[in-house]
Amino acid sequence: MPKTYTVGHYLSERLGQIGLKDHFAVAGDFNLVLLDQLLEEGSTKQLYSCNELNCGYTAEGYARANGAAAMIVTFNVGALSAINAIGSAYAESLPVIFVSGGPNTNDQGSGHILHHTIGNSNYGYQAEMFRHVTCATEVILSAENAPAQIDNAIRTALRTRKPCYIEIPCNLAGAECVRPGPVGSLLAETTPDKVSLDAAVKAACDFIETRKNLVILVGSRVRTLGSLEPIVALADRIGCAVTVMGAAKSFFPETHKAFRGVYWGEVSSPGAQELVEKADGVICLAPIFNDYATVGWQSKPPASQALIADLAEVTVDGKSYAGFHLGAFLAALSEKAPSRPATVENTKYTPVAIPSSAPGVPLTNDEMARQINALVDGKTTITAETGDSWFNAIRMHLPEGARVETEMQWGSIGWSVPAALGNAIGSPDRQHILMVGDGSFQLTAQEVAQMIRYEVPVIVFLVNNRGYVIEIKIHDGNYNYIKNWDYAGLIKAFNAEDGQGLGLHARTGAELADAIEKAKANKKGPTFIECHIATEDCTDTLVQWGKKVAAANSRPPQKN
Ligand code: TPU
Repeated sequence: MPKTYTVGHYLSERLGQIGLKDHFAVAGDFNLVLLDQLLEEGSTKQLYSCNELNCGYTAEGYARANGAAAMIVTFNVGALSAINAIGSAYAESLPVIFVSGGPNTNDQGSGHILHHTIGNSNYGYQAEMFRHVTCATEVILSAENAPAQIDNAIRTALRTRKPCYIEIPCNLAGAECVRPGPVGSLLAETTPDKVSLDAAVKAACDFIETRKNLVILVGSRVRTLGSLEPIVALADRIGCAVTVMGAAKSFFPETHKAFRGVYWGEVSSPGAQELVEKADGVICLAPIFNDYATVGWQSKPPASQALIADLAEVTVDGKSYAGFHLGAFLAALSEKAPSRPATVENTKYTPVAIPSSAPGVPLTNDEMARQINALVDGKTTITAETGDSWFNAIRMHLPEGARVETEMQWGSIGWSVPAALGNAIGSPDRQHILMVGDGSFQLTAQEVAQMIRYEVPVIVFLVNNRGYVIEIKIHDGNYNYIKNWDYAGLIKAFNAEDGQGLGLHARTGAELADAIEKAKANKKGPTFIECHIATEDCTDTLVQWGKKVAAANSRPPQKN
């Protein structure tokens, strides 16, 4: 414990107090003293990324496993590279505490032109840009105010489940300030507005009482609850069928008797589309109905039939109620929902087996997905990148406890490599599988080197299908075909003299099976399996979905 406390120590102790074990960083001269302070105070371990975009995605992935994350980068050249990842954390509702070094306070308002800036002396534009993708933006300009500003940013991030922004001038990181007090108020939820909560629960009970065919539709933002128990409790209380949205794969136990698969319009699990679209009451838990999720605006439950329980608002029968969190609403509704005859027995879930192929023939997409699925146990997290990896992950059968992470709202390719790393660092007791296409991989490939550096045993399935197949299925053109790499061969370069990553090629089912066996035995670093798949070989669901999304994209402008 340091003898005197500084702004950097204050931040450091707070990060430990909110339950972080690590923070992620890229060094630069505006944050070096801050990094020293974090190391000195030592509540969290300092881990490094190859660049700031990757650093942001790593933090985003860590927050998925751990509830929150922190990252430290330098001014402008670092922060502006990271803004895409902070957009992701905002879109996906993940509290990433984003910290940027800032100019020396003596340079603020002095007219000086600093390096790493756009060449004028107004240094406020970075915070201004981040204001749009964070829930609280704190630019610290004195050590006295730093504790309140740091606390405000962290508290708001944890409560709203959104990223926050803290800028610490390079000459204040080591300036003396008070030591943090107890963490209580930072972690506490806001007290629910009881009147509004009661009214919402009453309206929801009326909705449940008056509908004959109810179904629960689980959306991706339920991740913020930190547990599936409140959803299971509600399903058990109401006794109705449960479907999950594509982005919410694994957010309801697939072994539960009420589970009826993925609802994704035309590309739903068998029976799930009929179940949701014929229901007269759909209880939607924290859904995001964007163009992709609605298969090009084809499949959003009509407002008259939907109860939408969002993170901070419940809408039912044309009225909205706010002032409480989803967790409080679910807890109250699970207690008070009227008892009604269980309808869950009226329908069945028939999982579709993933087809196999003979071991010696060229590897197919189906055979790859089948073998990956066989590897999944109750302690597995699959990180699935934008592309056919989404559709492959979605058709897998998950034992209880298995988890799938996607980034379907933000959908920034390259996300998954650093996000899988962050998730694996945040939950080291789990088996981590990454499914990523070659096109996406080319954006953030070098972060595999950090998996090697930190000996993180992620099993990476790189799909080498020679292009942007998801885009080919939406709208084809020359721009969808990429330079081929020897992806597995990169591991030798990343290993250099001391790394223990394993790079393997799989051209047949037998080679893939053999590579998976080697991956299971390799605990000292990632195993990278390059799966060679023909460009035209993808899931049927991607083809079907791609056509609908293309149609939605090409709607002509409406004439007045
Ligand atoms: O399975 P597959 O072949 O579709 O995956 P792959 O090879 O990773 O291709 C992904 C292609 C793709 C692009 C180029 N998906 N979305 N995009 C558009 C895009 C461009 N830049 C960013 C940062 N994010 C995007 N989603």
